[in-house]
Amino acid sequence: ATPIRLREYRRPAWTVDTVELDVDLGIDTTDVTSRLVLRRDPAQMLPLRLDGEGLELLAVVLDGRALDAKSYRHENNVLEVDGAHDGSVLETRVRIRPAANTALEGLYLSGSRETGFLLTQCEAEGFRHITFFPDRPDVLARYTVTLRADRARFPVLLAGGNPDGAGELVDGRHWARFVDPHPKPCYLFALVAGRLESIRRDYVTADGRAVELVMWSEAHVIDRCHYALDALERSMRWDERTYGRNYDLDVFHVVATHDFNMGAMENKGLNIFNAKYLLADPDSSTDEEYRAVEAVVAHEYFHNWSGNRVTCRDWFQLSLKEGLTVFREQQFSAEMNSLSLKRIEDVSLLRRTQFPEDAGPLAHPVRPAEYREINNFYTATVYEKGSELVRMIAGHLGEDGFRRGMDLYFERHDGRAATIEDFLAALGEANAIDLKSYLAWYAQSGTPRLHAKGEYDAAQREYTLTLSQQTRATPGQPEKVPLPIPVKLSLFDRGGKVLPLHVDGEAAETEKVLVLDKTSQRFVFREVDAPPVPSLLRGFSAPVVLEYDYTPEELALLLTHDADGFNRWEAGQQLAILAFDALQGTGESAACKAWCNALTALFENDAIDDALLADLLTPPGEIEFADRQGEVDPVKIHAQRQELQRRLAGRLGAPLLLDRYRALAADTDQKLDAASQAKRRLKRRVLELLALLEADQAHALAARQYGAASGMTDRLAALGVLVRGRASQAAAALADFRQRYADNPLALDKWFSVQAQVPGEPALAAVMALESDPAFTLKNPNRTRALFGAFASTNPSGFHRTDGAGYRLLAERLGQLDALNPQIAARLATAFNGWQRLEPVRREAARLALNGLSQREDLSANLSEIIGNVLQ
Ligand code: BAL
Ligand code: ZN
Repeated sequence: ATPIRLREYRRPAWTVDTVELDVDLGIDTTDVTSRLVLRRDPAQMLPLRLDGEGLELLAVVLDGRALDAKSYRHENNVLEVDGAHDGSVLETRVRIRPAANTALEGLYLSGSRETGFLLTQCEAEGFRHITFFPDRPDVLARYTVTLRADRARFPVLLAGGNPDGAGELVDGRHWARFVDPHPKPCYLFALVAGRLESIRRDYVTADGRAVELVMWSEAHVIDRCHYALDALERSMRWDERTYGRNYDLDVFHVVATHDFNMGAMENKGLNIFNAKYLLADPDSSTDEEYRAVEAVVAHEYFHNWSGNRVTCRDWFQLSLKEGLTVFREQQFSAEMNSLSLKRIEDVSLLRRTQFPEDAGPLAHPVRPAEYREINNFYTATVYEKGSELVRMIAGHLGEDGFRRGMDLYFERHDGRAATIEDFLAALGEANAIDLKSYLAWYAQSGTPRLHAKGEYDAAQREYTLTLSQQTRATPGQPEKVPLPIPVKLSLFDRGGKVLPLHVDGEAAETEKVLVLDKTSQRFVFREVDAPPVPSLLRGFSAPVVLEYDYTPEELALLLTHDADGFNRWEAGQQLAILAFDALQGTGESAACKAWCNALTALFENDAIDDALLADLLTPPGEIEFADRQGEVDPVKIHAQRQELQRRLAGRLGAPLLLDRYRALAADTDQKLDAASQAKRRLKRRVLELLALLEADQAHALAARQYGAASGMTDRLAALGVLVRGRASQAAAALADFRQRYADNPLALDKWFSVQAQVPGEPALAAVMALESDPAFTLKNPNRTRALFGAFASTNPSGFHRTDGAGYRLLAERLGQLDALNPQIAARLATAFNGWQRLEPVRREAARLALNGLSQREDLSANLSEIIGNVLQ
């Protein structure tokens, strides 16, 4: 396929004022009648062309006249109709086949033919699988949707918008109508039909609208929707309070499904969620999953303004809604939970997923310049890096300034499709600041390296910080420009006291933001009595890799004294990296000693929060270590990281770890408050460290914890320690888990994942055995991700075998999966990203597997784009 390019954007030649859809629902066949009132752009006299894929065309009627086949052409997924003019009404009738739809885009069946329900997924280009339409986000229309179906089989009928009547039909059938007063792009269309249960809550918005909030799921799990309903209410209040945004329909429906390609979808008035991000109860969900439910519920709700009321002009602007909405969710979650912990979690995610993307063959700008298959661009770069860009801009404008800018953005573009330029213009104009320089961040791929160097002049009592930046070439972008990089910093004296910052004529503060917007710049601080220790990039003020030649003592000082919780953790991470690198040498390095000593002191200090301590005790992950190396040997990295942790555990010592574990284990309640969650997090970390030191003892404790656990957090933590440690007790615990959760797909997914994550050699055999479990199916995205995603993307030492068997297995399954669900196959294939940086034996094995896959003739556009890019 030829690429679609941003610079070739043209306004739509035809738009649609109103859409009337009449959907006659059935599992095998569904008939869709659409009535479009058309608008023609007088500046472009182009024929009427509508997108449509996999549609059986039954009739075309233009302005009341049935057209014969000479008046329209239906080829290559386009319907071209002759004779339409401005104001014409086009009716089409098509037949589609939900039960045969395994790609899960458009209308499909979730669950079995007997008990499952029908639902839709239209973002990005699913609507063209339902009816003929100009399927692009800059065509906004008002929708009236009438659903008809057998009442016994489909008692619940839902579509986006406000309910507008329902009634009986002959032969046990019924109908329901929904009218959405807000113009929307077709990717926000949704319908759901089937046997579903609900819980409801009345809500009144800050501006006085009565709204009914409704959560829907299959009946036997409806009790697991209460947490999400609470989270929804918190999100709505937060958006009113923080951004002055009110909800704008009379109903807000949310539906859970186990068959979903994405995490969730923000369809107007009818959000559809992957059950993984909606259902929660202590017996089947971990604390982390509770936080994920809250975050995703908030994210989808926030889209109602950042995405739905103001949408994207084209898919290149995807980050306009996604980066912004991730940022809004991050602000919300930080406020609901903990600022530092949320920042640590988000930056860890960025480093684990986005940095490797930016460093490899799949690197692309936050606003890509071209794509072949838009579904491949729902990436960590568009989402997570996109959010970091909004964060930098918000930081630049300050809290009030950002709010002023957002108010203008929403007001100016309400009901319209906007661009990233529009966003920057609104934020800038509301504050009389030109933000155009940030556009380069949206256009340039690759993670900038920020190099910092400090020089102290004792005679002048001056400290000079030289900052410089460099971004390596990425595919298609050999040359890079300097970007505006906000560097938040403080200076500490050698006793760990924060210093006032004296910069030319400015009032002394203890924290400051320097903006580096050239290749290199110098910043001078005066009245500095001794060489300071800089705390740089506080709160991770820009998505860059910081290079500063810290000594272990300086990092230990920041780890102990920095008041910025994020930078304190970051100092520990950097110190762990120094200690990791020094493991190559003989004896214990100064870095390892400093890391272990500082953490032991913090461990013994009661004042530190349990959850932060758990994070401090965790070195960077294997993927982050690999990201820093030229020739990657994942097995060696795994062994070295284990050794690093063993040294830490050894310094802490078994008695201290045991005492702490016992103290934490004494508290067995499953409360969800921050302190209880923090205890469980630390308990898990302490047990993991103990397992590296005294395996038998730790496994006995883990087996006991598994048996006694009253919630999933403790149960899964114990199971993980047993399985990863290949403990003799693992088999019994796994058998118990399998049986206990036989009817709970989300819990069972964890059973698959934990085994696929066993490090090293045994992982492959485990994965192959799990494939023959009767509960395994490639047809379910969550199950596929639970097994193959966990293996290929989160278990480097298991997946990257020197014999290449991991690569061959994945390549083979990708071929099979691609025939069922191209979106999921393409996503899973990104596990091969970075193969060129593997050491030569693995690299060759990966190349062979990828080449074999690329030569298959039947690959989807989705998978072939990823494989082609990865191989380039
Ligand atoms: N819009 C796709 C799912 C999400 O990011 O909310
Ligand atoms: Zn989103």
